[in-house]
Amino acid sequence: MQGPRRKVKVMAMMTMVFLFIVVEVSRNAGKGSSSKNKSLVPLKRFWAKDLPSDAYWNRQQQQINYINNRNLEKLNYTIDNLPDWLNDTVSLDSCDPDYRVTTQVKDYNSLPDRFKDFLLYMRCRSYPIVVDQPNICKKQPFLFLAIKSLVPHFDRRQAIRESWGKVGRIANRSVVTVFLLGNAATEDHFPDLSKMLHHESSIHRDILQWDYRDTFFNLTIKEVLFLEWLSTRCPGANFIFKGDDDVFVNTIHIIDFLTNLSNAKARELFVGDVITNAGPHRDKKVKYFIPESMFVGMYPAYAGGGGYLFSGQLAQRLHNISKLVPLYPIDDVYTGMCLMKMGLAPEKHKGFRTFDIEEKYRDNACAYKSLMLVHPRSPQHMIKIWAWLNDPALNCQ
Ligand SMILES: *[C@@H]1O[C@H](CO)[C@@H](O)[C@H](O)[C@H]1NC(C)=O
Ligand SMILES: *[C@@H]1O[C@H](CO)[C@@H](O)[C@H](O)[C@H]1NC(C)=O
Ligand SMILES: *[C@@H]1O[C@H](CO)[C@@H](O)[C@H](O)[C@H]1NC(C)=O
Ligand SMILES: *[C@@H]1O[C@H](CO)[C@@H](O)[C@H](O)[C@H]1NC(C)=O
Ligand SMILES: *[C@@H]1O[C@H](CO)[C@@H](O)[C@H](O)[C@H]1NC(C)=O
Ligand SMILES: *[C@@H]1O[C@H](CO)[C@@H](O)[C@H](O)[C@H]1NC(C)=O
Ligand SMILES: CC(=O)N[C@H]1CO[C@H](CO)[C@@H](O)[C@@H]1O
Repeated sequence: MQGPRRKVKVMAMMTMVFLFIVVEVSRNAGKGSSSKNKSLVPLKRFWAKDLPSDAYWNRQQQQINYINNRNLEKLNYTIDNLPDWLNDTVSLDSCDPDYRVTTQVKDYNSLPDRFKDFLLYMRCRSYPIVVDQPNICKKQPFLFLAIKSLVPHFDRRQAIRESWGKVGRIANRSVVTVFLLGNAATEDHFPDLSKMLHHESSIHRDILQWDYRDTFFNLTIKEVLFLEWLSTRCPGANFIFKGDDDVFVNTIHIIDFLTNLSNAKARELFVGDVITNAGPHRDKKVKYFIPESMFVGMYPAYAGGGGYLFSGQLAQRLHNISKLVPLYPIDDVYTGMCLMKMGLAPEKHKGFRTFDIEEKYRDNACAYKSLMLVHPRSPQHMIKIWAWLNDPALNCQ
């Protein structure tokens, strides 16, 4: 019985020694120091796993990941000897048109103009602010409403001011509202509305406007510019609602919901009408079409851009992480990508009805009482529903 037992003992020791070596080796490799044991990094496998993607957005994300994770050293690159596909990243925030995309995106020349425009300026995230409200958050608001609008939508903005976006106190909580605008460029055949906008802004002081073309694919610009603005002008807001100007928001119910939250829950709050298991549309006729040369893969869970609600603390983190996620032409998907990069996912709340409620309930005041958001609603409807909800005689038992 001695023999076999000793054999087992020896084998056990050999296994331990082997494990020790493996652990030591991987520890050394993990240190990633530039001069030692470079050959221990499995370059081949690393490359095979992470070959640069053919899709432009995916490749941009890979580049940012490499640079950010300081994996350059492991790959035996320094900033001076980068291969072409990594070197692109060196000028991450550049606002000159990036003509390299014309060759780097396989089918660039056959893409619709909106893709060409997007790709040329995909690296640009800083546009000048032309109308600002630097003091709007002097007293930190409980709820900050940021509404994506377009210059010509005067009536929608006014209806929101007179209803659910009323500034001041709602349900005994302070509310501040702003409208997010780009420009209405003559190149996009807008009439010149600048004087009217100026007038509106001087009366209400709730317009934020940046100088970029306000197109569907530039809504992501609106998102990153807003997060940047918020982090400097309104870092103390407790909660932020961001949504479209054609939704009805039950601000009273939202405040009730927010007041009920535990502190832990409030800190990481991100709720809306969450869409999961979606991916890019490949049908050219759809508004949301994305070519394969641009993006491959599934979308992360994301909250529909009609409107979602999140905490001020999360807004700061989103602002930080957004710098590490290349712009994507669909703004709500982009925000989902940023959340995923932080290891978070938006939470679905059934009160966010971006696909509306059943038609038979649309004129029923009580149907709105426990909803957070309904889409779409006209300016007249917003005012009507708001009056219903604020009627002391409303009885929904
Ligand atoms: C790392 O790069 C240097 C200079 O480019 C080269 O001399 C060296 O052999 C490389 N080392 C490895 C392990 O590939
Ligand atoms: C990287 O890009 C910069 C500017 O785009 C260029 O000057 C430089 O030569 C490139 N480096 C390499 C190694 O290609
Ligand atoms: C309103 O809120 C303030 C503090 O935010 C509180 O002191 C006050 O009691 C509240 N009033 C009512 C009627 O709840
Ligand atoms: C976004 O705005 C910039 C700046 O106005 C413009 O150059 C670009 O063409 C716009 N992109 C799209 C897709 O409209
Ligand atoms: C908030 O809490 C109160 C009391 O527990 C409850 O009656 C109400 O339904 C809650 N409101 C929301 C929006 O969750
Ligand atoms: C965001 O980044 C800035 C600068 O790097 C840092 O000071 C701040 O703490 C970060 N905020 C959050 C919420 O991570
Ligand atoms: C293979 C190799 O180069 N191994 C070296 C790894 O680094 C340690 C010290 O950090 C050396 O002792 C090894 O010889």
